Amino acid sequence: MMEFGTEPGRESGGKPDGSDLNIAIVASRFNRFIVDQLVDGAADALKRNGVDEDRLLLVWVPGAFELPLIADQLASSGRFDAVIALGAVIRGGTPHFDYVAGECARGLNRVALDNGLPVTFGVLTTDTVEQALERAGTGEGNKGYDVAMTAIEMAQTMRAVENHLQDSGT
Ligand code: INI
Repeated sequence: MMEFGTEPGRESGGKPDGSDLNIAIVASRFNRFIVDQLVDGAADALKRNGVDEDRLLLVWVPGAFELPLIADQLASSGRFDAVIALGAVIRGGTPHFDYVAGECARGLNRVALDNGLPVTFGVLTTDTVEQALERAGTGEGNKGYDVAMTAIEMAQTMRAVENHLQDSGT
């Protein structure tokens, strides 16, 4: 039985490998002091796993609500193997929290399915600034870092499955 995705990067020799991936990050400026840390975390994960600076694009949008539109533009361009969306929606200061967070999540998932491309959800949705900061720390306590790792894994898995389907003619 063929099996894919049992552990990150297994199909390409056992570890995540971003060395031949083109990756786009779309990040929202709202609560920028937090989102900057998510961007740093994502960039750190990509760099540690071989993604070349020249293959990385970062686009800023005003708020999380705007993430899906640019994510779709990037995903449909055919130039990227994955799109990473980063933002911070905080309930404390957001009467329309549910709309912004909900539409953002729904929109990003639609972009992934419509384009057949990994779009990872690095948008913090928390009650307080403190909770958001806890998830935007250094290393693996950073949601940006985590979703960048997911982007690499999903891009590799999609490639592996695609190659398998082509080779096996199924
Ligand atoms: N956008 C965010 O990214 N985070 C928030 O917490 C937030 N709040 O608090 O409202 C927020 N609002 C802006 C929204 O994303 C859009 O930019 C705006 O509604 C214009 O479309």
